[in-house]
Amino acid sequence: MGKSEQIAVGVIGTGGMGGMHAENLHTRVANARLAAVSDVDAERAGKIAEQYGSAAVFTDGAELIRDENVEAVVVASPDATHAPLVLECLKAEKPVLCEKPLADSAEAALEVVEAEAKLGRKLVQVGFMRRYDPQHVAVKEAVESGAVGAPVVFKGWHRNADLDPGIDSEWVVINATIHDIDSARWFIEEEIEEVYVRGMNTAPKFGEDVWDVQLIQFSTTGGRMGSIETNVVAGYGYEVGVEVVGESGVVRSAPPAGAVVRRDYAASQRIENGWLDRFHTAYVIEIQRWISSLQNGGPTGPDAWDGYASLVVADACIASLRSRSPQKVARLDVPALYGEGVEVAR
Ligand code: ISE
Repeated sequence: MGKSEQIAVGVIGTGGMGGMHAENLHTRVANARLAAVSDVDAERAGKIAEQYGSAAVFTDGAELIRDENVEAVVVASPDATHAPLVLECLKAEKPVLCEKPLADSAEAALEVVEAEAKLGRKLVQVGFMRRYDPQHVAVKEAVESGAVGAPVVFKGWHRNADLDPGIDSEWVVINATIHDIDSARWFIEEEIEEVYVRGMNTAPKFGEDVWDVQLIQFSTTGGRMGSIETNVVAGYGYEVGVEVVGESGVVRSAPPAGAVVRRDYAASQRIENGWLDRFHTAYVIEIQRWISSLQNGGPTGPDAWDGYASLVVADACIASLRSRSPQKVARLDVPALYGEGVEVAR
């Protein structure tokens, strides 16, 4: 793809995430245009197409991928459709930015990794947008500067204000905690080796055996430790943060920039209501960098291996929450295409 041309992007799925990506492509991203959208709900797709340019409308994602006018694809449809659509992109040899999780199981993600490794070049990027979030990047840079020595403990917290009923404990791991698993791998730069998940039900609306609050303790291949708290009904707002305890200090993410209001003998700061709000900047940077990378040889962000490795850890978490015991994470052989697996610099 030449450097000055506008890359024609097709977006599959026009719900909250797909709509946001379509809007960013149309209004905020240089050197790209929204060429096509697809959704099983043709009316919804039509509205997004009309709102953000004059994109072609499809109801079948695979057809959009095969369309000769589409050069690159964003997959933002339901989780179970991710892997099959990414495999179609590999077949058509088109770059794809796939929302997390890469698949709805590690087994399905492995098929993607194997297909890409067979092709011999990277075409897949996974939407772990926190790696582009200024607050997360600042922590990463501080850790990498060596300011606090080597990382010893990782702590992550991930709280949704509320979610609708219809989820189960496994979904919390695969759809929500998957982000924190990726963060842990990215910050510690080691693979997670063992996990132990504890949980509680605090909201009967999900069903009494559903753990809406989960606490994961883990250790890594180099003997480092960590914890991840995921709470899908925190009530007070949407909050994600990380802390890396190093050998000689601690780095903690700052709250996103916002004014501190002092009144009535109290100081307060707004808290975001959801991920589209909290990670607005990260999503714009993510897709802009993705487009630029396509003009310069290929994607450089979190890859199919990161998508797969995070799901292997998620599998161990699910085994742990079911067995209520610590579980080892399967050891993996990294195909040569993915270097050492856990990427050091992006
Ligand atoms: C949602 O699907 C996301 O991807 C958000 O980033 C995450 O914070 C939320 O918990 C998930 O449900």
